[in-house]
Amino acid sequence: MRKSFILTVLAGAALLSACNRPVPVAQDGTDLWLAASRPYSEVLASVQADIDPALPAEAFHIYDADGQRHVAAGSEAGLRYGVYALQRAEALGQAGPGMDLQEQPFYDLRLLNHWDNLDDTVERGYAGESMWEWTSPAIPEARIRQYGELCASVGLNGAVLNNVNSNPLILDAEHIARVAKIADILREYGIKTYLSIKWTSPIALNGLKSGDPLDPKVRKWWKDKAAEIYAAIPDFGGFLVKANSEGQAGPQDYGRTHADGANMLGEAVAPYGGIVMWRAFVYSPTSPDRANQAVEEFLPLDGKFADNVIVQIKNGPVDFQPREPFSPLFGKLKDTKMMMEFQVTQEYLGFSNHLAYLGTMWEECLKSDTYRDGPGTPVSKTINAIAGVANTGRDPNLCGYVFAQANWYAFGRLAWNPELCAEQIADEWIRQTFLKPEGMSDKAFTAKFVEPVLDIMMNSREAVVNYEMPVGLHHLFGGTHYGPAPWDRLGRPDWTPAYYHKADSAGIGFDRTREGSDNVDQYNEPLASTFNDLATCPENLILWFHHLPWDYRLSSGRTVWEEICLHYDTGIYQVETFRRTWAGLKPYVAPALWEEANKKLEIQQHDAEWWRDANVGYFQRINGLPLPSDVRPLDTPIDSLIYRQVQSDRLGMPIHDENNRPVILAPRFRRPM
Ligand code: GCV
Repeated sequence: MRKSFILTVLAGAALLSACNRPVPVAQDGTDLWLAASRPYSEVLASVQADIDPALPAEAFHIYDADGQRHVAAGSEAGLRYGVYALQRAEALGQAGPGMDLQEQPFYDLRLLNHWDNLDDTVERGYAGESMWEWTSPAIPEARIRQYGELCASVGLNGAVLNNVNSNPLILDAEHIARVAKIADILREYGIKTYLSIKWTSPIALNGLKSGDPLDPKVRKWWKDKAAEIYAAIPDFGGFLVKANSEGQAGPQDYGRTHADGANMLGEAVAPYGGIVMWRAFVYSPTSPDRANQAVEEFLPLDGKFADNVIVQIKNGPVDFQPREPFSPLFGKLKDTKMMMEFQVTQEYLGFSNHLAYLGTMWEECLKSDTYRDGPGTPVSKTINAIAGVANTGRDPNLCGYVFAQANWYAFGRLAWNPELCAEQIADEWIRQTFLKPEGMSDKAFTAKFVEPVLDIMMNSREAVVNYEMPVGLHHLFGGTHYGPAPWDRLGRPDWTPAYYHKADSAGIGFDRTREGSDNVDQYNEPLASTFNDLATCPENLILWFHHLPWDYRLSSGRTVWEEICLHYDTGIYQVETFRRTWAGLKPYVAPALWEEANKKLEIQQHDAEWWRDANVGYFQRINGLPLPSDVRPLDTPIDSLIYRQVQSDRLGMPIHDENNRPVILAPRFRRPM
């Protein structure tokens, strides 16, 4: 009797706990961060929506009055942003009675730049082929609508459809007609369409003899082309230009300046209200320091650009590295409109294989003080507009990895308000993307799922810095920009890691002090002296600005060599921790999403080990020093890694074997170290 009573109680308890066990909601990541929201049309139908001309055009005000929820806005665009803000607030549980939220965007121009080619490949794209499907007869309307909605939901209002390494054919009649169809769809979501142009288009398309921006025939060609585009797309946004950079032609080929070129295009689109975004990503192979060149070329042109020209500048002075200081141009140009260029696609942070939340990186940059107008002049306030190189493609989830979607979301949110903090944005994203399991309270979901995921995301970028290139090291990549190649020193010097790390038996690092390339003096004081002085230079940038002996002691008391080894080891440890955390989250996540991240985190760990083995092993060959006793031994001897690269597929994605380890190819020929 007693025994059967105990059994009954135990069975009851088991049943109860089974009932209380959270049941993950099936989802596959194709709804991105709109997964947890009511449809836009439903939210719109539930409010009293009014245009209030007293409000700025893109501003909105959500409030409750007369027993009704209102959304007032300065224009249709503002109304759309207001309804999306309400949709987000609902999903986040912040839309209770008495809600009162007024916002307007910080920048007027908030764009994505797509590096999509007309053959449907995507430069540095890791989510499949071009989402615009240039080579198909039909326009992929459903995908474009989904994209439009996602962009509008975070306040983005412009898209440059094609690669800055542009194909002149984008401006032929056939492509203009196709772009017009895409623009017609995007317009419904408040997104203006822009195009990247090739400087030599008049030559390629119509056989002009020159591309000289002061040549009347060239000027007329661009004016006529602008008229043709605006006839098809009346609200066309304008042009994005990569000129005199990485083999692309430009006005300098005709003895003219960037300002001459940009202003000529500016004049062509000005009658229609168009703009020109002129990139400052320029560097020649002969200069002693690539990091100096944008300031050298653009500072003398300050104040010479037309009103509708804006100079688009990458966040760092080299090229989207896992950590760079901000580009000194942001603190130097005073009479030129500037636009930030962030890279949402993870060209240097593990493609769509690594979990690397970039909100923290962008926050670091936007909040950096340039001292341009005295203390308290952060980058966010010296720029007038913002662009991000998109990470979208034809993959069903649009980004190639659920965690890569977070970077698109974060970019949009920071473009709307650069004063938001990365942690809040990540928290919002998690709650909107991952559906709360049935039978789980908000409180339990926050504690058991949201907080651990937030912890992974907030540490993820620093983990990449640690296992790829810590303490200010940079550009240690092989040609694919995925894996390590510190040994590479053949070819154009500023495309090789050896140019950047300058490691020899005595030390490592790029001397950008006053004794070296004097890059430090491109920053305003007190930053210039802070970076120049070893005692004050931030240690996470120390080898960016200083060449140091291997045995130089950092603030930890460890030598440079010991710190390098420790950081690589820590990076791996961090990814191991992410994996453990994610393993414990299985009960709360839809199997498809859990499996995806589980596999990718394993890849990330193996890649991190490869990075550590290649770099530490290579530097050890150079300095002959033993590993510090408190780091783990290397897994793979350097002899099996040196001169080798990962195998890539047709679209440039690295190949991993059945154990999720990178497939490293044997060298085709032997090269000198
Ligand atoms: C679009 C880096 C990338 C190139 C890119 C270039 C740019 O060099 O590796 O793929 O080209 O930047 O931003 O123009």
